[in-house]
Formats: sequence, C-alpha cells, structure tokens
Amino acid sequence: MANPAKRNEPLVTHIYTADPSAHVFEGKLYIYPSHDLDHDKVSNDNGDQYDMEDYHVLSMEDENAPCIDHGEALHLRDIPWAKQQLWAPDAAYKNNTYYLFFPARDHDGIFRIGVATSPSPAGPFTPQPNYIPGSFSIDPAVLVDDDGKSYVYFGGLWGGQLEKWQTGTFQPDAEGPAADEPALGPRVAELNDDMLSFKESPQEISIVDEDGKPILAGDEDRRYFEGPWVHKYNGLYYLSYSTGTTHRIVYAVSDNPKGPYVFKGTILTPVVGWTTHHSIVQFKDKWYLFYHDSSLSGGADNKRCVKFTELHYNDDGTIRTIDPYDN
Ligand code: FUB
Repeated sequence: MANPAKRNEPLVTHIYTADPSAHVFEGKLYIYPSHDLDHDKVSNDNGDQYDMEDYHVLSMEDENAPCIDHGEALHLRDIPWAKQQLWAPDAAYKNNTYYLFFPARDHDGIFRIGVATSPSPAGPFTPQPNYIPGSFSIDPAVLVDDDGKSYVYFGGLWGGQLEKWQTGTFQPDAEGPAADEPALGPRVAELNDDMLSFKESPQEISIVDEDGKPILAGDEDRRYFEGPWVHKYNGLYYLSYSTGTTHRIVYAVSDNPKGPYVFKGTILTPVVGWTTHHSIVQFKDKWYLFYHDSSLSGGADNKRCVKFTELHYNDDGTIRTIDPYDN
C-alpha cells in the first residue's frame, strides 16, 4: 500500500512528474502531469531537455490518501501528427467524455496542440489524427465555464515559440518585443461544443497594471512567460502563470474570460529548478495549489516532481503568497 500523500512532498517518487493540471472528476482529485524522463539530453533555452514521450494520470481520493499512478495514458508513438516533446497537458470533461489537451512538436518542429479522448478520467486516451487546426505554441489549459462555454488558454515564450506567431503565421526567426513594449500575452480561443476544434481564431490576452497600462516585456517579475491557468472565484476569472526568467507564479483578475486581466501579485515564490508550473482547484471546502519543483532529483531542471499545498484567499479576493519551503 502506497504512503498517504503529504503537503509539499512529491506526490509520487517512482517516476519524475511536472506541470500538474488538477481537476475534480467523479468525486476524486485527478492530476494530469508531464512525465519527465531520466536522460542526458542537452539543456538549453530551447527546452530540448524536456524530451517527454508519454503521459501518466495520477489520482487521490482526498488530500490524505495515497496518490495512485494509473499508468501510461497516451504515448507519442500513437499520435500521428506529433514528432517529439509531450509538454504540459490539461484535461476537461464534457459530452460524457474526458478530453486530454497536450502540446507537442509536429513533424516540422512546430509546437501544436492536440486532443485525445477517453470515457474514463484515468484514460487511456485516444488521440485525434491531427492537431487542432489553427493551434500553436504550448501549455494548453481549459476552462469549462458555468454557462457551458469552454475556452483553451495557451502559449509560452522561448522553446514554446510564442514569439514566432506575432504575425499570425510562423516566423522561425522572429524575436519578442523590446523591453519597453507591451509583453506578449497568452492566447485564448473558445472551443466548439465538440471540444476538438476552435470556434474562432485565438486572440491575445492583455495583462495590465492597476492603472490599465500593459505590463511591459522588460517587467520580468510580472510579464507572462508560460503555463497559463484560469479558475473562477466569486464570479471573477483568475489568470495565473509563470514569469519564467524570474521563476514566480503570479496572477491577474478579470470579469471576462478573455480579459483584459489586471495584475494582482505573486502566488508562489521560486521553487528548486528553473521551471515553475501550477494549477489551482477547489476540492470539497478547500482550495489547492498543485505545482512542481526539482527537489526529487536534487535540482535537475528536467527531472521534476509534482507537489500540492493549500491555497488561501484574503477577504478582498486576493491570494496569499505561498513559500513552498515554509511548512
Ligand atoms: O514541461 C515542459 C515545459 O516546462 C512546460 O510546457 C512548461 O510550462 C515548463 O514547465
């Protein structure tokens, strides 16, 4: 029998896991992580060290129960359009079906977003033959809103290639905006009811400061880098994301799922390892932050482990900053 899960400790230790997207399905916590591999690929700003080949689904009956690994849920070899690098996934439920959204490089080396389906939240998932038409970049996160509309948020700088899509088509040599120009925002697209295609062209989300001025590209403590997540609290939309180079999880709030979002503050201070990536979920009467660090491997950037802790709101709806090592 596996040990009970513990806050701020690796959820599983028999494999490396990262980028946890947590949801409550069928009364349990289901976690959809990346599955990091133990290899010695070159490590660079392009993210070549994140060379993952499959997904495993994890679940917990509650926060004190053992974390179960349901085994391989989808493998690269079964995805006709994908060549390499299964990065951060997310899952959603609609139409009596579970949908796994995931990024991968296609056979031209361009990151796209695919979907796979299953009748069970634990998988296995069957991939669609092609990626979502019009999709690009990485880190899909799906919000099924209370009115039944579904949105996918995505995008990541550097290896995530978002800079290369500023004109709407892929420009292999394009660079990001100058430090005094507005930062690139994540993209959002409403999904069709089939959850397999975009209802519209993706649009850029604007993230602004309290005065309504866009967050600038040089403002690395606040600008968007990768790993978007949108959840609702008291009727407002909370967009949280990684700042990449400054290694924080921060958030911004809006009354519209497509923004503009007003920057609020830091949710998670830097973790061990370069990347930081998270999700936020309500389970019973508590809110939880799922995140990762590289503690299990002693700090290897591409060998990470998924953890969780409780998240608290202040009375004014702001989120209390979490120090992951302050137990
Ligand atoms: O796991 C590969 C990439 O690292 C993810 O897609 C990013 O969000 C970062 O965590």
